[in-house]
Parts: sequence; structure tokens; C-alpha cells
Amino acid sequence: MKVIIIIVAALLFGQNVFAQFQPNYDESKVPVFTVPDPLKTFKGKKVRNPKQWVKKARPELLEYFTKNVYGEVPGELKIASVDILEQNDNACNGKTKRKQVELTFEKDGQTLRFVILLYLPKNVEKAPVFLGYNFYGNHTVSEDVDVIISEAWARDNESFGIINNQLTEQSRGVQTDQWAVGQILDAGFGLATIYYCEIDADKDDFTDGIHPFFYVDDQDRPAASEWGSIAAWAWGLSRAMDYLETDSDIDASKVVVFGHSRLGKTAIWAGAADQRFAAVISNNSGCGGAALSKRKFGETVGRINTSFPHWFCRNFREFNFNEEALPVDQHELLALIAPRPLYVASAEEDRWADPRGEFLSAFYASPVYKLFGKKGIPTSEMPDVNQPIQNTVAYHIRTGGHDVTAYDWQQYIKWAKEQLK
Ligand code: GTR
Repeated sequence: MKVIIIIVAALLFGQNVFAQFQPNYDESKVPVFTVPDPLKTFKGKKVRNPKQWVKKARPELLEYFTKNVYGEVPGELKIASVDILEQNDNACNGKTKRKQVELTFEKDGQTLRFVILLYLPKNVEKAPVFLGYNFYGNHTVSEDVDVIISEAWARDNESFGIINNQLTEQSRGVQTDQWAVGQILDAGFGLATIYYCEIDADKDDFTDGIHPFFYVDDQDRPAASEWGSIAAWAWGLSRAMDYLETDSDIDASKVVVFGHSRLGKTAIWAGAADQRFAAVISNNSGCGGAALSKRKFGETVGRINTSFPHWFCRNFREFNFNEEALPVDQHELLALIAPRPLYVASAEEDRWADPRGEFLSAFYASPVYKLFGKKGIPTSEMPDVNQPIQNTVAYHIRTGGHDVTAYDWQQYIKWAKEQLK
């Protein structure tokens, strides 16, 4: 009886929280809070030089984010086999080299496969690449008829012809506007993209995807400090990196990890956890991404953990509607990328992602870049719309809504060219 009452109460309470959540969009109602100093250790010791950062402050912050926000990867799993499913040096009417590379993972009778779609510039011997997940399958990023359609689970989307969780021909090219493939190739970069649900379907279910590979006995979900879906997707990006390091057409020292929205959160975590990524781009990543949690502007920790209970590790729920208790904030996640180049981008109408919180986060991460002699965001004053600041830490807020646009890519390409020179 007692158990039933508790369950009913929990359900009611959970629903209430959900129904009653009113995002704050009023700057005057943003709570006053102290921003944790990234250049102070948890014990309050001042970090004075890069060595102290690398030896002490960075590892303890990384550990904190690992165990309390995104979750630990429970073990190691190497690529079992690499298969080039398709390759054409004159793809898309001779405009690009294309490869579709399948990575296979095996453990205890379980198998997982994902496909990296690679477009490479023809005139570059070892190309720098942008690596990023797509939301609806590799075949959506361009009109290219030869891109293989994934059979992995997909969120239904009537306008894209996705029904019964299956991707179809109807969605070919539907995300072309979010992926400036032509611009990227013209600038001498390659693009590597993967359908994120091939690593773990984006739903609150830990019996599929990569998570079960590490279960012991009758375990059916990760432990409270273990990985949610974002960390699983980030793991996938690192395995893609393992492959890129072996591909002689690619300059693996110049892989820029990119992501939009939930996949922007993923790109940041991948870049923080794996220092092989040369640079990181967060496009409108918002709560649990670049935005400061303690501002509670737009989406909040409690809201995100309620609507997407599988994204973060369960320990993160301790801070639901309780951001003041967080000993860290997201600027310290961004600082984990230092001294590598970092671009944070917002959109004016994307208030749910808290543009100002994303900007301030980049600003508050900047002292760590300064420690390394790198230029971050020099002022706490936000730039005007469409007026990018492009230092080692870069930021822009463009006009428009939650999206990736040609304007965003123009900035990323220009900045990446300069930074990776
Ligand atoms: C929203 C979510 C955001 C963001 C976005 C997206 O529903 O609240 O945190 O990740 O989805 O991924 O498009």
C-alpha cells in the first residue's frame, strides 16, 4: 500500500512539475548568483599557471562533470571492424570524394554498427574535417541520391515521411539547409556526419543502443553515475575519431567537432572528454550545453531532466529545480576545452536556449584561455546580432530562431580556417 501511495504521489508530482513549468524569460528575474571561479580548485586553491590547471583543476572538474552531469562510460570498447560500404572519388557530379564507412562493435554476442558519411574536397591531400551528428539520417544532409538510408530507430515526423520510426526516401535532402556541404568543401574542409540514433535511439530506454554492452548480470539501465544518452553519443564521436585517425585522406589533428542543440551539448561533452578534437562548435546548445544553469532562463535543469530523463546521468537530477546547489556551472565545462578553439553560437529568438547564458558562459570560461595566452571573450557585454567575436573563443548571436543556417556555417568556416592554420 505504502509503495503504491509513493508511486502515485511521485507520478502526480512529476506531472505537476511538468505542467506547471513556466520558463523565465525576464532578465530582471534571473537569480543573483556567484559564478564558480574556474581558476580555483574545489578546495579553494588558486590556479596560477597552465601546469596547475592541467594537473589539478582540469581533472577534478572533468571528473565532476563525468560523475554528476553526463555520466561515466563504464568500459572500453574498440572498433571490431571497419567496412567501406561505398566510395566514389567523383561523387555528386564530380564535385567531391565520398565514402560511407561502417564501424562495427561487438561484445558478449551483441553487435552495434554505425555509418560515417564522409564528403572530402578533391584538391586537398589531407583534409581538415567538421565532424557532427545529424538528426534524421545521413541521407538528409544533402540531395545526394547515393547516400545510404539508415535502418535505425527514428522519431516519427510526418512532414519528413518518417512513420513507424523508420527513415524513408522521402526525407532525402530535408536537412540540406542545415549542412552547408558546398561551402565546407569549397573552403577545403571535409564533412563527416553520422546519424546519432545509430549509437543510441533518442528515447528513454536503456535496453537498446550502446548502453547494454556494459551491463553486468540482470542490469537494465546504467548506474546513477553512469552515462546517459549524451555521453553515449559523445562516445560515438570518439570512436569516429578512432577511425578518422586511420584514414589517410584526413588530417586527424584538425577535426572540429560540431553539433546543434542536443547534439551541440553532445559536441561540447565530446570535446571536453576527448582532447583529440582540435576545436569545438556549439550551435544553440542551451541548457546542459553552453548555457549557464544557475541563470534558470528558458529551459532549466529540472525541466530538461523531466522531459528528457535519458540525456544526462541520474545523479544530475539532484539539481532539478535546485541549480543553486550546483558546485559548478557550464562555463567550467567550456573551460575543459581550453586551450583549444571553441565557438559558441546563439540565435536571437532561441530564448529557450538562453542566448545570454550561452554568451556569459563563453565569457566566464575565458580566464582559462588567458592562462594559456589565448584570447577568449574580452567583455561581458554581449555583441549585437550578426556581429561575431572571433578569437580562440568565438561567439555570435544571429537573427532568427533555433536552427543552423548558412550564416552560421560562414562564420564557423572562416573561424576554423584561421584557428587551424
Ligand atoms: C528541445 C530541448 C533542448 C534542445 C532541443 C533540440 O526540446 O529542450 O534542450 O536540445 O530540444 O535538441 O532540438
